Amino acid sequence: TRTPVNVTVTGAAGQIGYALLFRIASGHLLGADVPVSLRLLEIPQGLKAAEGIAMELDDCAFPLLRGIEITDDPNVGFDGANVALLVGARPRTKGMERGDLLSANGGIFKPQGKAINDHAADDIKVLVVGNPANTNALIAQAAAPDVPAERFTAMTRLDHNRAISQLAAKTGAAVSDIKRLTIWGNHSATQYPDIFHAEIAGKNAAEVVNDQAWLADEFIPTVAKRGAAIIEARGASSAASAANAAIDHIHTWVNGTAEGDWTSMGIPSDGSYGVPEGLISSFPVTCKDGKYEIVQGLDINEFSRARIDASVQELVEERDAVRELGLI
Ligand code: NAX
Repeated sequence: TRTPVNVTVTGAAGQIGYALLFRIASGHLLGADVPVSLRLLEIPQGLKAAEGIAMELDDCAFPLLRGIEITDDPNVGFDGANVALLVGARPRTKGMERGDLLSANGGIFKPQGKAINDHAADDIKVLVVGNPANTNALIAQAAAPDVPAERFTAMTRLDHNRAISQLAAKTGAAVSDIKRLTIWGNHSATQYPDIFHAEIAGKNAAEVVNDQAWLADEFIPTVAKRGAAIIEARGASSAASAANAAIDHIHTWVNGTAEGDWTSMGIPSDGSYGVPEGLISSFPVTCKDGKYEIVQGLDINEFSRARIDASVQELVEERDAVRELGLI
């Protein structure tokens, strides 16, 4: 029998954690034949609730679940981790300046990055979900000099899935007919969902839509502000859809993209498409054999260029701010 894959989830007692853990344990993260061992990392105030979730996980009698460990010590939580989902973060509260938000999160992601550096398995793959996700991923990555930088990624898959869904609704296509959509830049309101290279049942999506006003005034803002719309409707931020996207992100990274398709991931830039090297920015990527590659050679029109540049500029500012704070 296979040795279980160690999956660490931070913020395990939060609402995304609750939607995520049962799907990991039932085999949706890595595959229906891959046993998993869970490490739940929480802050002391979250430990009791995490224990309650562990009880519920036990009560599911998942055949693939080989163990659950609960801790508030990152050195224990990441020990031997093969996959780490960094969900727990410090949310922005009223009156909080960006600098306060970045330093509060630096206090979380810097020590977690160090613990990953010192204790995780050699094949560790990290996904940062907690916001500001791209910059939190940068902080963790900078604190883990012994781990290849490309193992640190940030989640833009929820934005990607939201964009596919909006495009399907507009065109009447099935979501499964939509391929090659791209989210560029930051997981924030500046993100750019790009349909110019997307395909709908093999036809160019921008040509099928053929409606520049819809693209600029409806599609892009609807995708970028979807998180706020969910909060407005549900009275709480996206949880099940965020957990689903985290599952998709890791599943695709490990098991690959379909032939002829790609996905969106926040990854350390190699300078492609004019994105400064080292910034954790979202790109179109293909995945194979547990590795990803940026899709090269896409023609970027003026409309797209301006939007990619604006989002990347925001990432540059966030990077400069955390550099100033001594977090990277
Ligand atoms: P919750 O507030 O429900 O849960 C967060 C949990 O993290 C809490 O249980 C808390 O105790 C724990 N936590 C805090 N600091 C910790 C630390 N240092 N170590 C371990 N655990 C810690 O938030 P939830 O709704 O689950 O959202 C989690 C994060 O995901 C937030 O930062 C949120 O902004 C972010 N999101 C990111 C998305 C993306 O697409 N990248 C979309 C959804 C979501 O908004």
